[in-house]
This record gives sequence, C-alpha cells and structure tokens, in this order.
Amino acid sequence: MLRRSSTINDEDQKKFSLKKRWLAHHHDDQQQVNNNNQNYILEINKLLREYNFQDWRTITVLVEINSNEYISGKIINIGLNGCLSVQLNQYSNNKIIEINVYENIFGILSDNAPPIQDLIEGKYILTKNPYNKNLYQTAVIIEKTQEGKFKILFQDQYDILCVPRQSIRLFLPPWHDEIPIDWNEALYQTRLFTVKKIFNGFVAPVLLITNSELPIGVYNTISGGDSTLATPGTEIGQYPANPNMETPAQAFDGNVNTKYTSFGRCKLSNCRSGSASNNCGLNTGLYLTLQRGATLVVGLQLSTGNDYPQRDPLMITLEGSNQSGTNLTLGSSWTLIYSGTSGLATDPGRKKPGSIVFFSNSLQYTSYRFLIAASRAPDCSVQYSELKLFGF
Ligand SMILES: [Ca+2]
Repeated sequence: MLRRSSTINDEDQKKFSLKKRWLAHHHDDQQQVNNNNQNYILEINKLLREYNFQDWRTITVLVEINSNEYISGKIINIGLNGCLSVQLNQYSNNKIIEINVYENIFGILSDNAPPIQDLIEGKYILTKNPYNKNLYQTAVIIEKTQEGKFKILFQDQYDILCVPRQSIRLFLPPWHDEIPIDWNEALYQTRLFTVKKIFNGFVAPVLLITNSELPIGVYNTISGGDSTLATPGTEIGQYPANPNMETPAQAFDGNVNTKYTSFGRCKLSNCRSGSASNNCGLNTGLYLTLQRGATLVVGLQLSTGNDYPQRDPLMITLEGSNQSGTNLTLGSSWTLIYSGTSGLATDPGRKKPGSIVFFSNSLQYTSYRFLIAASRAPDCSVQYSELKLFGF
C-alpha cells in the first residue's frame, strides 16, 4: 500500500514493533468489545441490510485503503450483500477498491467538511495529509485555536499540525442520516484508536489497557496516602454492583454506556434524598496493574457518565508503583506522576470523551493509581464512563 519508505532502519524497526504491539492489543480489545456488545452490532447489521444503497452511485466519497488511511474516489457500482466499488481519483489507471459495508461500516465515508460544532477536543477524525491532498489519515483533535483552526495529532506521525475545518472529515458514512443508529457509539464500539506523540525521541503512545486488568476501587485516599479499599454496595465507601454494575471495571470496558460511580463519604440514600451538599466522591478512585507489564504512561483521557455533570472529575492525580500485592495499598509505594486538570473542564456532554491530557513522565511503572481531587460540583458521588491511559 502507501508505505512511505522502503528502507527499514533502527528507528523504523522500533516503530514497526510498537505498531505490531498495538495491533496485538487492538485485536484483543476488539474481540472483547464485540463480545460485550453483540446485540448492538447485530442491530446495526440488521439496519444496514435493510438499507437500499442504490442511489449512491456516482457520489464522491472517501474509501479506506489501508488501516486508518482513506482516499477520495467515486462509487461506481452497488453490488449485492453490501459490496460497493469505489474508483479512486488519484490513479490514472482507474484503480478500484471494493468495500463490503456490512462488514466494514466505516469503510466508506462522506467527503464533506463537518460543521464546526462537531469538532471538539478529543474527537477522532480524518485529516488531509499535507503532502498528498487525496489522502486522509486518522487523527485526534488536540485543541481548537482562537483563530478557529484545529491542532491535530496524526495517529502515525510525530508533529502536531494546525489545520482548517476544510481539511477535516468525520467518521460518518454518506448514508448516516438515513440509517437510525448512534454512529458515534458504533465507531467507539467497532474501532479503537491510538495516538502517537514524540517523547524522549521515541514514538508513542499507544492505548495501554487490554480490558483484562482488574482495577481495584479505593476511597478516603489521597495522593501519597494509604489506600482504603472500596467495596460493592450502596453504603459509605462503596460502588453500585447490584442491580446496576457501576464498578471500577466498568471504566475500562470500552463502552461509554457503563460507568464507575464512587460514593466515597456518602451512600446511595444521600443521592436519593438530595441531602449531599459536600463533595462526597472526592478522594476516591482506583488502582490497577497493567497486563502488559512495566509501561511509561504519558497521557490519559476520561469520558463522562450518562448523567449528573456535577459528578464529572475535574482535578485528578495519577501515581505509579513497581511494587505488588498488598504493598500497593501503602501510600509509600506510590510516586506522583501527574496532578492537575482532567480534560473535562469544558463539559463535552454526557457519555463523551474529554481532552487527552499529556504529561511528562520518564519512569516506567507496572501499576497506576488514579484519584479524584475535585469534581464539577458538589454531589453524593463522582463518576466516569471510561479512563484510558496512553504511553508505551
Ligand atoms: Ca465504561
């Protein structure tokens, strides 16, 4: 496909093995996500199979030619069973790509510049390659500038670019308006993204969580202090587990419809009576040991829960440890890596990702502890639907 270089030096080799490692995680994650959301995927399949694509012939679109690379072309044939043929604009020999949209629902995308209100920090998009105007690549919006442009980070490049809205495309097929599914949710459930950033000369980071970590909830715990373990239930220091599963694992299942809720100093009855006037969910969180072993974490991203914006974490800490077992309950085992904003200062809406927060860290750790130091407003708990760690 479109490899940029045919020679492989050490640096390339390093990138290649990072990519391979990411692909392995990606595969595991995707299996898991699909298993967890089988009904939703089946529902999407059913709606796609009922849709008549015939009117889309001759429409200009973006078609996937490589993992997370798209190129512009024109739909020239609508076959049976979801097979669409797209003729690429770039090649004089009329190269044709076949995409089965039943199997790859984001294989063909609309080639229109998106409305500015859809372009929020942390959103995964496609951005025009600066050296090949026909090629679009996966990127993430890092920041919206005061001039109305967008700082973006390509998935497999090093530099942050500033681009206009016209260079951006969304992960939305041309027919998204006519098929009634939540396309953002479908994207989230069928694809996982990573971003890379230059760090100490290396190319990083990748998404670190494999979905098989066993996060342990804590409360009454501050950075540097000993952990008090949280337990399932609806009382002080607990998190709901029956009938609502709002446990620490729900923050790592790749699904924004599930969340981790911590009552901290409150209990469920305080939520129901509305009597909680203090920040009960503060000093709660979790720690976990990464399946992939010692890892350099350089960024994180939180997604909001389905309701109660006041419960969104606003100030957080992240600590690392190379100890294990019950030693991880000791404050002395943890080293502070980051203390600051959560990426949710501007409310992205419910069940939405905040900005990715990057920080300096030069040490690898096998375990990480994440704690909430402030929430958007006082409430009986704090909650978040996803916590992603990035690094390498
Ligand atoms: Ca979740």
